[in-house]
Amino acid sequence: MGSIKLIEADPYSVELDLAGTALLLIDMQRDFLEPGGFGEMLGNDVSVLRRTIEPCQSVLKAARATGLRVIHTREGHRADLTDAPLSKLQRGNLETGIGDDGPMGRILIRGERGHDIIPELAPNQDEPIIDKPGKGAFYETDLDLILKNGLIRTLIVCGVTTEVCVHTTVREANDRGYECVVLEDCVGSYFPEFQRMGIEMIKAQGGIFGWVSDSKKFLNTLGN
Ligand code: TIU
Repeated sequence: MGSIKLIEADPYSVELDLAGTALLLIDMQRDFLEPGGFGEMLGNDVSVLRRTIEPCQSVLKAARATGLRVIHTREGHRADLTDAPLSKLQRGNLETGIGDDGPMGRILIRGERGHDIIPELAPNQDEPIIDKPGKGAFYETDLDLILKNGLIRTLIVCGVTTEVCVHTTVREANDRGYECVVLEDCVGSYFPEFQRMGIEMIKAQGGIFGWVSDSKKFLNTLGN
């Protein structure tokens, strides 16, 4: 730690000061990646996101071995739904929506089985979990405080879904002065065209929101 490493990325390679870099794993929850959760209730085939699990596992393992700060997020709500805006609760006219009973417990509710992070990427005890009510990881959370206190300036971003919670978070991070490197094979969308365009949008215009790299390049950078 304390060393500066170069990661190959688009639109150009970027220096990572490892002491000021964190791995951010966004919403790798059963509710999005397993059947019977929020993702499926929205009408999606959740199996398409599962290709992200293996590269995320490799990246998480390497980050832990290097001593990088690791932060997990989960999208979800209080059991009484007082932190969920009516607009979100009503969106989609879903038969089984947020707060309703599903096969993995109440949909997108904290403490339910579906809300938890998939076992393949289970957080360690010393890794903060940010419970967020919105799509962005900064909105009404203490993520910014945790990053500032940890002197973190650069985020290696993984998670789901690319065009929703990943994009919202990367855009929020960018406006707050954090540098984001999104690992393409570690982020996923239910829609192939949104995955492609979501990635394009981040790295266009000289890297308007950040950089795009992948798990192999990240592992090379850490010397794994
Ligand atoms: N629906 C969808 O693509 N995503 C979400 O609702 N939340 C996250 O991206 N985590």
